[in-house]
Amino acid sequence: MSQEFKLTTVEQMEADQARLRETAAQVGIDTWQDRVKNQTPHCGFGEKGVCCRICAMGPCRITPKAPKGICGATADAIAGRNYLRMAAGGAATHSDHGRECAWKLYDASEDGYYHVTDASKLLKLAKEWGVKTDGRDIYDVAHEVAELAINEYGKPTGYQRWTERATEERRKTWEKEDIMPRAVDREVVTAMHMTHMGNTADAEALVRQSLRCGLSDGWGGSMTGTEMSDIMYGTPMPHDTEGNLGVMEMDQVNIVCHGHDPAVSEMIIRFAEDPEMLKLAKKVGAKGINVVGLCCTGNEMMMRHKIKMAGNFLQQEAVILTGVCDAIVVDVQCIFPNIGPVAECFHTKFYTTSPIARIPLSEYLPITSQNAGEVAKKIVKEAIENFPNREPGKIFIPEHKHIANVGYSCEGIKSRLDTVTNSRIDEIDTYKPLIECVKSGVLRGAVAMVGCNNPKVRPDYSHIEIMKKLLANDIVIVATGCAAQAASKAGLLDKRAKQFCGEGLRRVCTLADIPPVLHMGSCVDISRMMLLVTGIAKDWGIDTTQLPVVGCAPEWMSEKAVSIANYVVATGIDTYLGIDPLVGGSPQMMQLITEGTKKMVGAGYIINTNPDGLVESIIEGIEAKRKALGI
Ligand code: XCC
Ligand code: SF4
Repeated sequence: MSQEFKLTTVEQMEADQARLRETAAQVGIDTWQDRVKNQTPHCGFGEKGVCCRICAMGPCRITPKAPKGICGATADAIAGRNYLRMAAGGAATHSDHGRECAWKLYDASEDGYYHVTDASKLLKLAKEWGVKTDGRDIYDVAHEVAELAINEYGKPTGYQRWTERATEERRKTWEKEDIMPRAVDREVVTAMHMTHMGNTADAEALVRQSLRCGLSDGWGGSMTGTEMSDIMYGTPMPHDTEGNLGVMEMDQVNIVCHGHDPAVSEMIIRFAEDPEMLKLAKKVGAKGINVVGLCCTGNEMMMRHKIKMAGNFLQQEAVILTGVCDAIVVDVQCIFPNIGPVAECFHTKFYTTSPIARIPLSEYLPITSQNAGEVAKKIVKEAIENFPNREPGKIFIPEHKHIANVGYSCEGIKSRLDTVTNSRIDEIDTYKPLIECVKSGVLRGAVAMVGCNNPKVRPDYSHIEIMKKLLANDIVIVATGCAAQAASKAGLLDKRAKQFCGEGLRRVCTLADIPPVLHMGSCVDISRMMLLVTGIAKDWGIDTTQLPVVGCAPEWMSEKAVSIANYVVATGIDTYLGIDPLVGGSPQMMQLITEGTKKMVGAGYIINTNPDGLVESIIEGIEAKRKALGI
């Protein structure tokens, strides 16, 4: 069987997209590919980060003839402020998602819509935070933990309590560099204040606040999002599902969930399983109800359930262009406003559910802890009733899809590692088997592949080609976000993909029964990666900066990615970027983010917009870390 196994190529994926664009042309609607053409070339000032529109004396743009804005701000100040504002935007976004999750846990009850599913994770966290658990109702514990998590966002003094999980070395570094994160809201407000007209013009101070703001996300808001979601919806464990546009079903009601916060999709999943709904689906001539995911909501769904993933970021229009999307339900983040106009050309119903993401041409049904079930039921029902309205002349479902073995939370990874320990002589529940493989050189190291798709490079190509090259070099991959979905679409989350690995990694995959790319979840779940590297460093007895582990975001696009990159670097992990961070107009900023942060936190960015060059430098970086360790 393994001989027949073939990856789906980027060319094949592009051919699918091209065929779907024919439908777009037929119905007279534009897609992102058309808009990229209209927007190219991009504004050179914006690209270099030297356009300032922070006050109304401007906008000011830096050129050789005009090296200062009206207030005197230089390219370094302007690019630095723009960069910090991106980091703050990202930290705010992830963290507010996390806060919403905490509120759902605060509202959770036995007979409500949101429940405690992973009680042992809740109890562990309660113990960690000194919350009494003995003899208490699990929901009382949940509410107290949730309240503590919510209060972290605005506490007037002290640091993020999640940072206590970091290594001692990291905490000391953060304190020494004065970047230990305080409350999330405080760090975001400080960033906005610092970048207001007439405040910080010193690029180094702006970079420091970017690190701090990022840390309040990765070791604050995002970690809250991950932990609260695990407690409510279950901690992901390894299992099989499927990914890519081929998961859309001709003879079933297709409901697509898109966005990031699983609070909505969890309800849709639940009500799509309701016998009453299944009966209704049969009545309209459908064989069943197929709930599928897009972007990080898709990741959340596939990590915890057998739910299939329809696509990543740049497939959100394509999903509707298949002509079989009976409803698309969005929560927050990464949602193209063009979903409205595209859905209008089809029978597709488009629902927005959050006051944070209000989009024209959608039906707005705000979801709260109190009404979530009713709203989800209404959406599922309307999607079913919409099934007969499909227009046969507009239907094309690409055939490509792959099995995806997903669910690699830290707990999921440890559960696989436990299977290769000798239970009589080895400890279980540690990363030690993995560390042994890295020490012996069977594995050279690990890369965290994260981030979005970006048409500035060939979408998915960078992800997939870089991953293939790393695997061939015995470097194991952990992935989240749209990077993980790219792997899923290509077939790299299928266990049979081990055939594309070097001999060492292939052996590890066989022994531990894992795919070579481990799907760790959504973008907020990069907090899992922070705990993973922290756990490995602690079990190994070295600093995170010494690990042969790096981060890579070859196709990033969002402000959230800037926040992530900042906390990954601050955690001591070099980060390889395939897209320019929009500060090229300031040599000082370029120096600070590549070399400057190395002096502060022991890691920095390596930027290369050519994927072949990027992967070469990753391999060199990992080998250099090994050499320094003497392994
Ligand atoms: Fe994908 Fe998270 Fe990026 Fe959005 S931001 S494009 S990874 S869905 Ni995280
Ligand atoms: Fe121009 Fe300074 Fe105002 Fe920016 S803050 S727009 S550089 S005057």
